[in-house]
Amino acid sequence: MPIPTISKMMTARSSNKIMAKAAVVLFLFWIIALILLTRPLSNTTPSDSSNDLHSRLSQAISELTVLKDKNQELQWILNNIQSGNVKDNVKEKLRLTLQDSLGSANRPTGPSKEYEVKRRSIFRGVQEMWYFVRAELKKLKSFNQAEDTSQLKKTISEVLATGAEHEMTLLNNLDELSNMEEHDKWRATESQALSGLVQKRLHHLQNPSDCTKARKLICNLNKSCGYGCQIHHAAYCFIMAYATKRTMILNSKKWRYHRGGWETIFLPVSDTCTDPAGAFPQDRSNWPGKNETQVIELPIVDMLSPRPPFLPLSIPRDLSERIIRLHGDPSVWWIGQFMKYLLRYQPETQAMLDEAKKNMSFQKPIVGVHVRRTDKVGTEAAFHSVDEYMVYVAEFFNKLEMKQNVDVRRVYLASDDPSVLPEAKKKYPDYEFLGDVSVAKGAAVSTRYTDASLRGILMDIDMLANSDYLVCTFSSQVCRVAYEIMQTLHPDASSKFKSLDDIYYYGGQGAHQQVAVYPHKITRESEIALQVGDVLGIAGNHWDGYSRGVNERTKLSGLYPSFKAREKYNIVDFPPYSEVDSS
Ligand SMILES: Nc1nc2c(ncn2[C@@H]2O[C@H](COP(=O)(O)OP(=O)(O)O)[C@@H](O)[C@H]2O)c(=O)[nH]1
Ligand SMILES: [Mg+2]
Repeated sequence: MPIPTISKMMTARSSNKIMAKAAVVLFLFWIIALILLTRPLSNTTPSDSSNDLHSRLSQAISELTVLKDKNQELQWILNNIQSGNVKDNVKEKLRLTLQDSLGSANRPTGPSKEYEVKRRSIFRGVQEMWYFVRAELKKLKSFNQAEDTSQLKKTISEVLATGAEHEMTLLNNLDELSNMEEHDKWRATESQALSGLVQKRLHHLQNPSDCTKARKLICNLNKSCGYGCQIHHAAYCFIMAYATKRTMILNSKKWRYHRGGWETIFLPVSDTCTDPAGAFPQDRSNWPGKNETQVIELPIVDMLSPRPPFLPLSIPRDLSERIIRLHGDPSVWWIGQFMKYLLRYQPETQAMLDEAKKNMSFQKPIVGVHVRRTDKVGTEAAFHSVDEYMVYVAEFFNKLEMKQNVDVRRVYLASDDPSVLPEAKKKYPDYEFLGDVSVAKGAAVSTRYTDASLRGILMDIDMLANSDYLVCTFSSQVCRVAYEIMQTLHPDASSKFKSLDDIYYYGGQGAHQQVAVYPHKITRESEIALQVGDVLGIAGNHWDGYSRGVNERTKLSGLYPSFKAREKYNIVDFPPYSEVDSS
């Protein structure tokens, strides 16, 4: 409520009015004081601890002291008004006092004691971690050459182990902090509402009232690549359809992963409109066509020209504030929504997956590990040993065990290399590995494009997405699809992964940029300098505190400390869907 200015109040006649107001405020203070004083006593039961009673009484007394001061101020103002002596300083005092009294009614309640205590403990934790690292590094610096290198190694191992404990505790504390004060409930509700809104728009888009007149975008599911790549192709088509307000017609006849087509595995993308034909055969064009062209055929993203602004990693302006508030990686959340609609299983597919989960006793807590080998290694990605993945699996469980008992360290292991599962089981007897060697065998390049192999990859991706944490290589589309689906199962699962190589990307995406939030002076040869506000084209994160990229201002390319930059979101105007939102 706006506070009326004092000049208006005074010129609007009435010292009488003011007196009445002041009297009301005084009366209210008196009532509040009475309530505060009597409440602790009247509510006290014999079982109340005397400590509690004492603290409530002290609180009441301190509040009463404040009221008493206010009372005196008001008395002083009243006396001045009654003596007809309303000077500027009295007016100002009255204004401040009334403002204060009115404002206190709307004052925010503030964080809870638990929240404040937790926040301070995280602050202290960060300090302690640095004190520890600094002190240990200084000790190491003063080691002289003559000293035993085995002692040096021992000290370093201790620093690594204790440092990890610091980190795990801090992260656990942050998790707890983020769930306090019902913030987790808010996230769940908001995530449901936001996703519901997008799914409703997609349903509307895909089910036009008259299919013969609907504007259509034809997507051919014939990209000659693996399953993850084809799912990404379909999702790219769907995003293009949404952005052009065209119904997507998914042509999946003779799909390389199932001759029967998309609908043998997933629900059709439309209940009412699957006919690629338009009203007139000539009213058809390749991308981009015209806005009024009824049927447009879309090429694969690699051949797309011109390239519109709404390709991933862009997000829609009308929802951007909400998505950025909810999710740690807004573009993945957005892509996940298209996955959510596309990948609705047929009942038989769902039954097959449920059965597989049951037979395997798939249960949480569980880490999903994807080890991509065969044709990928040496061509599109480097080889990574099982040990490299297991470091992060162990980290996940170590962290979890700091806050709860973990009976079994369970891992779902997916791979296209059948030797990986037996190797992991042998090397890590303390872990329980779930997985199916015959699925990995079926994923061999020679048998990959078969119905049986499709069941295997469906199962692997589903289990990976349903795990609590993902360890994989983001260079693989299989893992990226699992990560995207994972986002649809939690309000924000953006940090539930560890990629051994790339950062997240979408094939054919527009520029992925960051923006410098702290300046950086070069300290090592491989680095680039930053000024606040510099736009950086990020090429990758080395997961060692440094990212690689190009500074668009200086055109120089190199490493910069990852913490000195943040994501630059590509927020784009997508068409509005207000008619759907309000229906
Ligand atoms: N079942 C199964 N198949 C896999 C696995 N990893 C790779 N494949 C097979 O290899 C294909 C690779 O697909 P693609 O989308 O090109 O992903 P990428 O090559 O890993 O980026 C998949 O579609 C599967 O057919 C796996 O862990 N499990
Ligand atoms: Mg591939």
